[in-house]
Amino acid sequence: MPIDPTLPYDPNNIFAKILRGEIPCKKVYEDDFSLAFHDIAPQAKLHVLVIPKGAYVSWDDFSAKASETEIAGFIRAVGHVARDLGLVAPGYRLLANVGQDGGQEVPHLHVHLFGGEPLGRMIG
Ligand code: DGP
Repeated sequence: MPIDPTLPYDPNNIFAKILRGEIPCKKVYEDDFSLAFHDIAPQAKLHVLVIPKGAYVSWDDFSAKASETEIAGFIRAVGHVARDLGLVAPGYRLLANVGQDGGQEVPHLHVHLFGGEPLGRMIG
């Protein structure tokens, strides 16, 4: 069920629980700003989620409220994960669903990173 991204941050959302270690995940990367782990229902051969550690509902919330340090840290973390997973040469896809029309289901910002196989073109 898509979420309303204008609602306040819910500290009991599933990714907040993963960040607190209350729910396990298959971690691929962690630093001061970000955590990356395998998606529980992969939509590609490789499907990783990268999330900021701060309490941000969506890309919109994050881009409006996060500090420059958090934003830079998060973007660098996404690149780091792609490099660590050996995806730079073959390529990969990034996606962030936002709100109802975007089909976002978990109300903590996450970037989907897909790769490990040819993904086809989504646009054009
Ligand atoms: P979105 O529709 O953009 O909000 O994607 C949410 C993604 O989160 C979806 O691909 C499935 C994944 N997901 C949901 N619950 C869990 C969980 O408990 N663990 C992990 N690793 N992924 C989850």
